[in-house]
Amino acid sequence: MQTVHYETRDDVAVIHMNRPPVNSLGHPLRKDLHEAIARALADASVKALVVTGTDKAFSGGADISEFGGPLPSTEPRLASVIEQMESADKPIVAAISGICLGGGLELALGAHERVAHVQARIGLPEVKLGILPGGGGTQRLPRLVGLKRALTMITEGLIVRASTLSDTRLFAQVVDEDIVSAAIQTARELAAKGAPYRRVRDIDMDEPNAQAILDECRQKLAGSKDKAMQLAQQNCLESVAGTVNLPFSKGLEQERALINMLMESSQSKALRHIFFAERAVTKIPGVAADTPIRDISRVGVIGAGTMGGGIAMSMLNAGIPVTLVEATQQALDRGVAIIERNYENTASKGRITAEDVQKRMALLTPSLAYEDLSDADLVIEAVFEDMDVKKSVFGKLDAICKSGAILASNTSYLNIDELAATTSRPGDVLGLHFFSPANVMKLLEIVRGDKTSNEVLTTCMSLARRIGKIAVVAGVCDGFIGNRMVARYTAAAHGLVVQGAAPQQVDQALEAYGFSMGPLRMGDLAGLDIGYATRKRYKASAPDQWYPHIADDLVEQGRLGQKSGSGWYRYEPGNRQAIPDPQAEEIIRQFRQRLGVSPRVVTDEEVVARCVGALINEGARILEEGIALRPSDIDVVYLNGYAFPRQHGGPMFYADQIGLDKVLADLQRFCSEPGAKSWWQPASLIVSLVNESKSLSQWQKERA
Ligand code: T1G
Repeated sequence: MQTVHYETRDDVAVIHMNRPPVNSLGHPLRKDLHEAIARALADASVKALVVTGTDKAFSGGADISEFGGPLPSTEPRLASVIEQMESADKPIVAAISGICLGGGLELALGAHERVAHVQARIGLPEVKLGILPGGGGTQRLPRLVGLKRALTMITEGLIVRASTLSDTRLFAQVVDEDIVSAAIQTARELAAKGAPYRRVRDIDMDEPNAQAILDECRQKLAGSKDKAMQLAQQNCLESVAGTVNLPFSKGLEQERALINMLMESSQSKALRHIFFAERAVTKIPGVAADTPIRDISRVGVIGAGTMGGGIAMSMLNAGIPVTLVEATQQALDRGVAIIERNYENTASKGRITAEDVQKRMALLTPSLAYEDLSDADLVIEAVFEDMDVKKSVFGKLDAICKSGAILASNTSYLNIDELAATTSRPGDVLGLHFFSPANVMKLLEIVRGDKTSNEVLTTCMSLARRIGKIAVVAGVCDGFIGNRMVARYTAAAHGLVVQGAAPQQVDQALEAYGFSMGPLRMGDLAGLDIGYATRKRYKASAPDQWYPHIADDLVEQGRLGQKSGSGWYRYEPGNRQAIPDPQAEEIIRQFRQRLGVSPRVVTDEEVVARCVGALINEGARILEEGIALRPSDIDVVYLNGYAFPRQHGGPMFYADQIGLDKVLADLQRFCSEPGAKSWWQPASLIVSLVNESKSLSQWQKERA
């Protein structure tokens, strides 16, 4: 398929890039573009050239799917096309609308001038993929927008509106009209002036405070907490520094060497995996991409507590009217007041305006009557986590809601099929499992019941995108994907304490691995009574699988975590700092004694191997059972709902990186220990993949 359309308008050749969906500069487009430019340069009747994309996309950059090692070397490379433009003996103007990112912007920097639409989105976001602009962007952009601004844009991967750059030399014009016509005008003006045409590379860097600017940026990056991007950020800085320390050609050479090094880094491989994983989740096998989507113009939320209020805010933030229903006026007033206070806090930080607050509150209709939900297109219940309570809610909704309304539960573990069976419309029932705070957390587990229709599924996937969530489809089981995995992760952490590790050793080892907070500190923060109640529920439903938990002893001695001033650690009043506590150590010692466990030395490596290994093993079981569609979906859940360190790409990607054979060896060792819990048994998927010398990503590709 031709990826370039060539036309001439009198004496100007206009070359339109057209490689859906974002004009990514893969080899086909680079080749066609190179040929089209050569054709225009060879045509004596052509006095100037304009290169443009579509309204939506000038170009989304290099084709990330081509990455696997060093930058693609199949000629024409991007650098070759840029040099072809830069050295042309006829003026070339880039006409930019829509997105102009990464290699797309670098292509435009090879032109002699650029014209952009005010709404065009401009940036060099390569750092977010763990690399750096490798098409000359670190050398050319500073020459047009200045060192400090370029450093910020490149090291933070900022994407900004073209209008915010109209005070720089990046664009000859920033227009709110037909950019091709404006570009043709600019091209003709350049042609009239005659050769030679200014090349960006020839612009001198006039930066008297360059070293101070570089040092300030270096210090800022040194304090960065984003371990996933830190290596790339530091190298972005060094590459940009080449604009003041090196001749242009040497700066380009350094840039190329640095990007090729970064391409091989584990951080970049992880971030590129995440990029595609977070897009793959929208593809549901067996559900046609053109499945109809129902209109969601009004949403009902039942329950104005923490979850219900957050869910309502998610909808209001997207401009979707919400009817919020509670059982009592007091609960309703409290819920509405909390929503309004949250918005006012956000406005006080300047993130939204007072007008935004008013608009969003105007979309909120408080109510005490289910009857007010009769016109809702979707109703989400966030009532008490009890099956009988929820069944009663669904029964009422089924009687009141209009035909075609979708009925969803925010339950974090209850059986959606059971709830669906209480209605006359099981096809319209599913789970929408938001994560607290629901108006902040990006993850949404869409729990698909046996009878959930494809239309309802795609409607909710579309709604998720509309409210800025990353939705992952999960099957029905206790804990769906994330909570089922975190239960194993937490149990592994507790098990390590029983075997001899101090709470702070477990937390510190996992924080060194990259978690922002270890599982025991996290437990103290969330409240140990939550896990306690869950285990009590399990004990009632499956007494044979119950076993004594060390955390239960803490709770039964009133140590609920931060909320009670002590848990695994102790806390000074008003201070969240976790302080190792001899009283907790005594409780742990007595627990070990009661179980007849002699404490042993535990290494930090074992802490990581057990806790992350437990995640990988449970994730493999979730795949075997079809609860998750792909290993990369599990990564998306755990990255966006449980703060798995992005530099490791997710538990399943990490398993492939260290090798499933190592994961299996660890699991076999853990499950062979005396008294080992049954869930340490290696998942059969891991065993079979190791036997076949396959990775999880290969398994995923085979099933795509
Ligand atoms: N390469 C390949 N595919 C891409 C792509 C890219 N650069 N950008 C998007 N896609 C695919 C994406 O996978 C999805 O595919 C579809 O397009 C729609 O994307 C030398 C080395 C451009 C802002 O980092 O930020 O240039 O799932 O769902 O929300 O210096 O995509 O439909 O099959 O995200 O409208 C630098 C990455 C590359 C930009 C559009 N560029 N992309 O967002 O749609 S490295 C980037 C984005 C580089 C040079 C270096 C966003 C977007 P599918 P989408 P969207």
